[in-house]
Amino acid sequence: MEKNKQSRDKLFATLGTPSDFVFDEKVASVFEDMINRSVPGYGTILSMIGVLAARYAQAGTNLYDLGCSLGGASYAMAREVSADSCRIHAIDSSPAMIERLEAKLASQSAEGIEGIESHCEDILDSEIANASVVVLNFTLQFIPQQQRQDLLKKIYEGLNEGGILIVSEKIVVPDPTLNELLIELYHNFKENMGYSKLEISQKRTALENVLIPETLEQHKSRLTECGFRASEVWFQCFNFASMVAFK
Ligand code: GEK
Repeated sequence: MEKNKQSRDKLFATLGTPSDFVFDEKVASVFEDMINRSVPGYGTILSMIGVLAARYAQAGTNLYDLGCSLGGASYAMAREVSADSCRIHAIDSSPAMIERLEAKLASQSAEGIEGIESHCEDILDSEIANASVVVLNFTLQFIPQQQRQDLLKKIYEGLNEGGILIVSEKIVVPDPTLNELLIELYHNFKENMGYSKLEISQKRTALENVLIPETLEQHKSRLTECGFRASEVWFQCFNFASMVAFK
């Protein structure tokens, strides 16, 4: 299997009974195409993670990309951060994702991307220490709700003073009419990106028990409870948002 090859996402193109979504080899092999066509603003969010990381990275600290998939946010940070002696830890529990990330890192080390270390582990077990930037780019939504608080608390404790956490999520909004509107606009976006109505509806079913979105209010109050002194949304398109929280 060619680990550097990415294909077009047709995983839900034929009618079937979708089972719960998992981050296996099939998903890893189409991931870049899938996320670019499924998350409005994904490219912008990655670029801005690089910009934020460049601003807040402290010399001699750790930068974490939790639920890194193929390392999009790690690469953005590696390209932009100029603080001395930072280590970027790209962590994911999917062996298929980490194998592909490692193949990519091996083939690109010659192009000057250095300082990214990959780890195949559950982020609930990861040690976060001496951190200046932590990224949860569309990962928290896959963590069981009752474990989100402990994870954010651990991140807060592992961050140095002046450090930041970036959290990007699919969200719900409290008003049902507005929520429906955002979902409709999002489905229009996916159709414009080349997904059929069948693909959109089968993927939605597959994610139903796996991706649990929350409101911005829930996110912000949890961040406050965990100790973050302030948090704000810096990007939103339809029902996708990214927040930054400050220690
Ligand atoms: C990006 N951040 O391209 N421990 C470790 N990894 C996990 C866990 C866990 N408990 N749960 C889920 N994951 C990336 C995109 S994708 C988002 C993140 C999406 C991993 C999972 O294996 C997958 O790779 C990632 O979180 C979510 O910027 O596909 O919508």
